[in-house]
Amino acid sequence: MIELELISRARSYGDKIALHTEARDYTYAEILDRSASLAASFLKNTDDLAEARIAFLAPAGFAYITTQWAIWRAGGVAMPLCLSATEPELEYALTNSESIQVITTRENAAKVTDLCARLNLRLTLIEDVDDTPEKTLPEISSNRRGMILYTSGTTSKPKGVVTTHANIQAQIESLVEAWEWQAMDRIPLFLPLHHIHGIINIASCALWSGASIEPFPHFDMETILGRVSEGAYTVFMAVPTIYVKLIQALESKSEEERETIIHEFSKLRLMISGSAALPASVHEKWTELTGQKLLERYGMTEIGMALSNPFHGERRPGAVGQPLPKVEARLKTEEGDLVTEEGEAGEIQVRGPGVFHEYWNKPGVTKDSFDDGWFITGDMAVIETGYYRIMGRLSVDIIKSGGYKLSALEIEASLLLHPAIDECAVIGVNDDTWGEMVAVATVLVEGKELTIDSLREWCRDQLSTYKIPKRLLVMDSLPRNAMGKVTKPAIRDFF
Ligand code: MLC
Ligand code: AMP
Repeated sequence: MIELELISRARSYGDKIALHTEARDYTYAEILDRSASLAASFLKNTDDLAEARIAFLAPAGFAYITTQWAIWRAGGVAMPLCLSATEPELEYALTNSESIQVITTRENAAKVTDLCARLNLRLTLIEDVDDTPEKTLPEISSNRRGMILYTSGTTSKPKGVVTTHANIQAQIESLVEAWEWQAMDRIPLFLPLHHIHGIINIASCALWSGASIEPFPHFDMETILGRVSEGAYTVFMAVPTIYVKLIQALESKSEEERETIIHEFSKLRLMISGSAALPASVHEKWTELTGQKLLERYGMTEIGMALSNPFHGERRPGAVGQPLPKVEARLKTEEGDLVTEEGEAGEIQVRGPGVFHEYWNKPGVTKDSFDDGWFITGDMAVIETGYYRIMGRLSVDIIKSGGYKLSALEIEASLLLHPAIDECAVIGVNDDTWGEMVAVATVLVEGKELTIDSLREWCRDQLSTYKIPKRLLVMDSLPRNAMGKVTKPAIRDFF
């Protein structure tokens, strides 16, 4: 029987606790049993989902993990949806991926019921699935497609990044080895589970290793600090925005409370930052407060994690270290030459078994994203005394805010639907907490008025919270280049 290694490893962990929640604990055996029942239900009258896309909308927890594993065990391609997505965003993901079923919890059903009816998609509520007698599940070879994650880029609409089970396994194994994941590890999971950081680096690595996850529906500062001060964790992973917020929260605590929390943070065996640049000042402040040296790493939905500071050895503020196990990286200059010397900047290209299979239904874009087998990341870097340092992205149309990658073009396309907006240009402006914040410069339709508050209110039905502009600049005309094409306004214009 060919079975995914994640599943066969789970069998060996049996009664060990996989998920710890306030209500109750769940063992690996329970996840296996329930995911087998769910798989039987998703299969209905077929023997194999044969790479059909199955979308699911569930918060971090037993329902999410068992659904994800059930889709995999039934031979489907798992497509996690964003819990805060708007209806147009959900509709795009479902139609673009050609999903055939949507799985959700009773609590989230209202978000997708009408949509599924309109798109004629089978909708299953997880709570309605009975525990069924074992059904023979299909054999799953590792070269099958396993997951689609939607990622924003330099195109107006997000692209579906498809990974095979072999890609997923390579991404997990690389991190388990590099960061020395152990069965005794305990980690909180508060990052969204429609992105690779939460799915692979936290959930999948932990469950691969026999470790225990404490899932939360979202990041809540007081809850997390409370659990840290109880010594609940051994490993902690977050985006830079969360470390900035943690520093602010600790500074607002009484000395006694602060000392307790800091003492517990200092005992963790590993704290990691990634998904966006961690300012060296934040890295240093965290060390000063807790004695912990954050381990910063660099990755991308298409490639998994690629570069990392070492688990043992120097964790350098402002740098992302060296290629992880199973990953090859190189830099190429704008002229197309390979960088051979330290100090020379180039675009990062990555190769290895963790690199994705394809952009869904986009063979041309997939082909153009590779240079002789190396994935072209769009990020610039330089190597300094052996460590890569990220210098930024090549495209101004990509914004990183709170660890989310956003497309300026996608946001512009939505904003142009606003009746008062004639033209607009979206840009990421630097922000100490969010890394970048979405800002928009607009030219209004004659006679119309617009405030940031009314724009934000209008955006709520169109865009997820983190994509909604936080700053608005009304201009008589947008800047244009010599060819008459709109260019982005200067960041200083927004302040
Ligand atoms: C929310 N707010 C923002 C914002 N997001 N303001 C500016 N910029 C943003 N991006 C505002 C809201 O409008 C609201 O304001 C207030 O903050 C609280 O909103 P929230 O939604 O409750 O935010 P919060 O829960 O605090 O979210 C912060 C966060 C979240 C950091 C926890 O953004 C997050 O989970 N980010 C992680 C994303 C991630 O996992 N990325 C990995 C992608 S994979 P008001 O005024 O209404 O109260 C990847 C590859 C790799 O990148 O390398 O890992
Ligand atoms: P995503 O497409 O959401 O997977 O985001 C991937 C992008 O996040 C990369 O292309 C980088 O631009 C950015 N990124 C991830 N980790 C880091 C890091 N440590 N430093 C700077 N940028 C990062």
